[in-house]
Amino acid sequence: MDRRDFLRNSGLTLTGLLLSPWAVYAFPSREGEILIPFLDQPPEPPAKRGLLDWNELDSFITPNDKFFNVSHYNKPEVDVTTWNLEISGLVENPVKLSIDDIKARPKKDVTFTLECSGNHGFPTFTGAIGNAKWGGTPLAPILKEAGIKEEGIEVIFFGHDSGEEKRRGVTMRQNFARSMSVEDALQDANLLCYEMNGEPLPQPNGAPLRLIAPEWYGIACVKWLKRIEVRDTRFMGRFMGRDYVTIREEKRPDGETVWMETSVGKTQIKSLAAKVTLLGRNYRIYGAAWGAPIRKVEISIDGGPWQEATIDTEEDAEFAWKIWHLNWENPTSGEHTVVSRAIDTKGNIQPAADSDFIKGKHTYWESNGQVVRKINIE
Ligand SMILES: Nc1nc2c(c(=O)[nH]1)N[C@H]1C(S)=C(S)[C@@H](COP(=O)(O)O)O[C@H]1N2
Ligand SMILES: [Mo]
Repeated sequence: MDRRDFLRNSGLTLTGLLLSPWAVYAFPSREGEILIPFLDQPPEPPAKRGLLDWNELDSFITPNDKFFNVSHYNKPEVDVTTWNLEISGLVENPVKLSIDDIKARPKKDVTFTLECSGNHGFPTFTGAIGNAKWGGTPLAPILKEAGIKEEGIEVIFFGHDSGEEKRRGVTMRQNFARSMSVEDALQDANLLCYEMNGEPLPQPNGAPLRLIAPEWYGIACVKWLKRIEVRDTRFMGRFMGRDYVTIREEKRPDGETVWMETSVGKTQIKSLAAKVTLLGRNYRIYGAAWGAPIRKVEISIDGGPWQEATIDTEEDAEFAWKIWHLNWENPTSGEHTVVSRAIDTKGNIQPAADSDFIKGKHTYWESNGQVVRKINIE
């Protein structure tokens, strides 16, 4: 038995072991099982578009070379020897930090599932999600040392990438930028990140430094950081106030309909049935759940009663997806539907696709509804 066989037989993943000698990430694969793909596959192979192929989900950690990328402008090559991070605006002590300054600060890792808020489901744009162990230094102490002035209410994160924008007859070149309130920016979990799965942060993922904001959709995790600026007004740039804006039709208890436009923000509870496999005569459904602290995951087959799935990741990774599975006993031959729903520690349930919450949402961002998948069993 070589090392690979041993790992397979023991149910451990090679990636997990190689990436983190101190922790073993189990994935509940069964040696020799074969994939029965869902019928609702994306029209183009996801890997071709750099997206996660749910059919291939077999590790808790998404390897760097399989991690999706979203970049709205260019993908700048930043010269790290001259690069620095500017902290400016309404702060007592503006600073410029080199990469060495940042690496000299206390190091922290966070395993966080980063999902693009545009990841809206089968069969269209799916797989804009990955789970990595991000390494860096906490943001809050740096902001506190800079000393946010009392009138500062907004923290803007600027990237090195830029593009031409046209608004109200004005043509301008803008850098990618996203903001947070001072309170949100000071959350303990936020990292200035220079490492991904134990390797230097890859260039497409924002080298030399990006923001990792666990609890937020991918859009908040600004790559190729250039400047962090504190201001006394709300920021309304393209990616805060135009793109990545959710339009929702909300019904008030008194019957009035209110159309809300909100900037994409924190992650929302979500799960997906990723794949079905067969070993001998035993079918198993695998999937993931994320976006909130997950308490349990339930599966309904052909619209039947909700059955609780087994959650397989054991380590205490607050911001990481949970991998789950359910053995599917004796499915009849023919077409079936499989749908999962996640329930968080406060009892909130992932909304159904036909709920008012999802039906009232007229834009594709923040699509956290239940995804009904179709499968044919021979
Ligand atoms: N500077 C910069 N940061 C960015 C973006 C960008 O275009 N420019 N895209 C955002 C979006 S929409 C997402 S989903 C994530 C994707 O991160 P990844 O490319 O590492 O997967 O980065 C975010 N940070
Ligand atoms: Mo995104």
